Amino acid sequence: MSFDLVIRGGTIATAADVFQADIGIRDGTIVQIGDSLGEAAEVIDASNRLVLPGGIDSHVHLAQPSGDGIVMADGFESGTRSALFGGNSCVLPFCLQEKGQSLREALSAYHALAEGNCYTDHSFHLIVSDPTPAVLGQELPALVESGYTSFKVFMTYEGLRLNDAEILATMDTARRTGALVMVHCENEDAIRYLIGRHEAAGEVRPKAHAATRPVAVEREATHRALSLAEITEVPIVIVHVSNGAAMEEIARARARGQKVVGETCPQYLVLTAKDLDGMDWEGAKFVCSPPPRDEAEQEACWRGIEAGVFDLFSSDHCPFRYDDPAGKLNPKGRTSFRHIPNGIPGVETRLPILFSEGVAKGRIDLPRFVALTATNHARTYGLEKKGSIAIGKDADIAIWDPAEKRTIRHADLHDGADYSPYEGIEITGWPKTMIVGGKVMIRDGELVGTKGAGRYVARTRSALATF
Ligand code: DUC
Ligand code: ZN
Ligand code: ZN
Repeated sequence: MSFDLVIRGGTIATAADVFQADIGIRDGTIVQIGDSLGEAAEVIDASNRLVLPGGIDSHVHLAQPSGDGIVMADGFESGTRSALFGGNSCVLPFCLQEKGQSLREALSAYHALAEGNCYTDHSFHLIVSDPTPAVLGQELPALVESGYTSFKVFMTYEGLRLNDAEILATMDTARRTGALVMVHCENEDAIRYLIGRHEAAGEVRPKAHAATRPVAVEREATHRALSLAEITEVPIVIVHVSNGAAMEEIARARARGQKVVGETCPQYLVLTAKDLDGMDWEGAKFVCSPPPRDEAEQEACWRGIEAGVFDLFSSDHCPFRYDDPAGKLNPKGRTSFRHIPNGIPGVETRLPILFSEGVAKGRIDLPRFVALTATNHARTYGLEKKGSIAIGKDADIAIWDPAEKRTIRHADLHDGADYSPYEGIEITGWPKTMIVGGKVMIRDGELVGTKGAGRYVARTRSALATF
């Protein structure tokens, strides 16, 4: 048997095992795993390297309209290039339905932006902001059928939040169609009350952002989202969980027998609200929701990662430039934290941070790393041919140097923002060679693939929605 590409002599990790073998690839697919595989057009020597499934980042925002003259720092080209350099072969950005817009209209705009511009494979979640009878009755069911099998609802943000009746109706559509609902859990009315109190006291700087979105705001909404999902009998994903109390809500729902997946992100493991101390307006660089908490909540999130309450580790890459009138310091953003766009970049640093803080420091093993960063994303979101190294899977592979030492510097990253919230963090382990669909895209740190090589992937239903 001859191959297009053989990866020779590496240590392969899947969500189940770690073993030595060669991988044979033909026509973009893994076709053989074994010893001393034969003839190949190209051979990559992976000795002293880890050979892992390409990362799947199932929570990123690219080119998302953000209102009021705000422009996201990454479109599909820079966002997927950055994702690729960070060890990812597939990303799932959100397609935002604006009020009054049909989902199909929103989708064709996103597809037009993505087409021909991506370095990684990609698929879209839908954000439902206007759940009209037509959207819930006709559009969504047809879109689920054609491969858009997950949608996100927000419990916060003017213009985005759904009330409980709307969430119930949207969840009911998920129940009828076998889709998966992702929920942003923060109580908007409680946030507005706290914003009013802080602004009245003259506290308008970024530091006040976290104080207006305390743990109770997230915990209450998490409990409510889980209750609404229990009532409608749908599986859900609680995204970007920042603390132990919200995590315990998930653990309790699971103990009751609910199908719920918890997601956490790097900002809740390595950042805290204290990072804004003394930063004045530069604290805008850390404004995201839910906000990073304190060391005790970081530890709680680590426990959730170790114990399996969290199945997904995503970046929530939501990049805005800092020093830019279309970014964090937009004219209104300079008057109050309330107008600073929420979100931070991180698609390129997600995997190195978890590898370094988790695997290299002995908190999690390699199979758990692979599960949290690739396999569980594929299973949760219906990416049937992705997320593992196995015969028949897409040849989406990241070859890591587990010993490489680096300090995160934004100057070395490839996104469109002008800073990294993780600047200065010391890392052990970095992805060096990236293969997407059998094509070598990065070889030993050098970009060799072209944009447009990344393809759109229609998804099947979530494993949670089908068993
Ligand atoms: N929610 C996200 O998922 N990303 C960034 C901002 C937000 O509120
Ligand atoms: Zn969110
Ligand atoms: Zn997000």
